[in-house]
This record gives sequence, C-alpha cells and structure tokens, in this order.
Amino acid sequence: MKFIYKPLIITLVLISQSLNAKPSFEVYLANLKLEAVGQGYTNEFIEEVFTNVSYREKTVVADKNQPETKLTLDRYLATRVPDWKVKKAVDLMEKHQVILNRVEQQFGVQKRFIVALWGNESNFGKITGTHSVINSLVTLAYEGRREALFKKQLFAALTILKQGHVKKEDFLGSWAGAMGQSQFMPTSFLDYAIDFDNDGRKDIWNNTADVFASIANFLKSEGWSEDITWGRQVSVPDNFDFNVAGLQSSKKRLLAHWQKLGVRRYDGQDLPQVGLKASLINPDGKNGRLYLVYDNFHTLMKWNRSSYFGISVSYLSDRIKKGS
Ligand SMILES: [Ca+2]
Repeated sequence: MKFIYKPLIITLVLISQSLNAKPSFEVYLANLKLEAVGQGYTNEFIEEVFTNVSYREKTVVADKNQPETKLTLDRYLATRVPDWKVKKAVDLMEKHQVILNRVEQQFGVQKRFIVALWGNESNFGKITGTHSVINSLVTLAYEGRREALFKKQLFAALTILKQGHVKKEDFLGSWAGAMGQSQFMPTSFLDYAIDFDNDGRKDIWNNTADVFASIANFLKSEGWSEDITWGRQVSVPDNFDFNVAGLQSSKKRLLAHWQKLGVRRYDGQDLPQVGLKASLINPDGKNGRLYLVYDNFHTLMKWNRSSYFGISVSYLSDRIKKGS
C-alpha cells in the first residue's frame, strides 16, 4: 500500500494540473506533504502534524471579510485604547517590572512599548487565538489568493514544531496564523522569538519572559532606538501644504525644518531642538489628527503596516508613561 501511495498521488496531481483545474483540497494536501518530505521532514513527523487537517471555510470567509479601515482614527483609538486597557497596562507593567527591566536593559527597548504591543496584540496575553496554526495556513495556502505567502508560513510553522518549542495540540493562533501573546507569524517567530528564561523553548504562548524578550528583539532587530520616543501629535498653520506629508524616506526632514514650516506641538509649543529627522503623517487627511514621527515609528510599521495600528500602540505607550 505504501509503495503505491506516492505515485498515485503524483498521478492525481498531474491529472488535475493537466485539466488546468484547481486540485481538490485532498490532492493539494497530499502534494504539500510530499513537498515537506522532499524538504527533509520524515514521513512520520509529517503524517502526525497533518492529522485532522481539513479545509476550513470559516478561515477563508474571515480572510475575505477583513474590515477595511472605515473607522476614523479617533474612533479607532477609542476602541483600541479604552481607559480600562490603560489601567491594565499600568498595573501589569508594575507587576512584571523585574523581568521588564531586564528585557529593557538587554535589548534597549523601553518597556512601555513592549507592554503596549502586548496589550494591542493579545489583550496582554488573554486573547491569543484558538485556531490550529497548521490548519489555518494549509487552508489559506489552498485558497490561493496569497498561496506563496501562506506556504512560506506553513513551512516555517513546521520548523517551529520540529524544534519543539510548542506541543502540536497547543500550536494555536488567529485564523490567519498569528501566534501566541505577541501574535507573531511563523517566519517572525523564527527570526525574532527568544528563549529568555533559558528553559530550551521559545514559548510565546505561555511564558511572559519569552513574550517580552521576543517583542523587544523584533523591535531592536528592526532598528529601534531607546534614545528616542516614537513621535508626537502636532498642529500646522492654516493653508499648510500637505504634499510634504508621508512616510516615504524622501520626505523625512529635520525637526528644525518642520519648525520653520510652522509645525508645532499639539499644545502650540515649539518642537524639540534636537537634530532628529521626522516624517509628518496625516492618516485621516488634512482635517484629521497629524503627527510627526521618528524612526521608531517606522520600526512599528515593520511590525504592522497600518499607521492606525502604529499610532494606537504609540498612544497606549504614552498613556502608560503618564500613568493613566
Ligand atoms: Ca523559554
């Protein structure tokens, strides 16, 4: 039986390809398994990992119905950073201060940003997702709109399991495959996750030391500087020319330049007199909130390309600093 298994599957794949039709999920899955074995994983490992994998219609529906950014930034911030979340962030920073101080010192990332990302991604570890990572990634790869991306994530996920950081039954995440308290995609896990408590496993699901260090390591690796903050809300004069706004590196200017153009802190005071470059952004157009953001904000954009996300993390970090 085993002898005819692979040729049979290959024949099925070839038939479906020759008909130029999308293969069935079963054929697609069999093909993925062959590819994984071809990459050096054993049959036993692959058969065990793919046990009970099935096509999840709900995952595809969730992927297709992702909300577009229709909320205004004001509304988004009110939803993402309510007062209870600020209070919880302040309390948890106090509770975990010993480990956070160590992580801050070792990685050079201010702890308020680590806690703000933790709060934004998983409500401080409370909501980490209950979907099988393997099942979600196989389903999304099969669905096909971003097959290459999800296949890459799937093979990274196999590596994570192979390395033994998490048990198969605990290998859970969002419907899109974002995992654990930091909601890392599998490739981010392989690039940035840290075993901070030295127990041999990078456990971003259950170990807060590993979670904090992994978040900090992502930021540090992507260019974070502890010497600066993220930026600030600003105001501009009437008839300001917004063609200078944008996150493109060609639009970064020294603070002195922005000061000359009439940009001020939101309370009307002059901008800081330091030799830093900043980008002016206006996510909701010229009538919405305006910000001058430093390179650390560009690093947050590497975590998530949404400027709304970056601003909500930054805003929460400022509220944490303020203490309320
Ligand atoms: Ca660990």
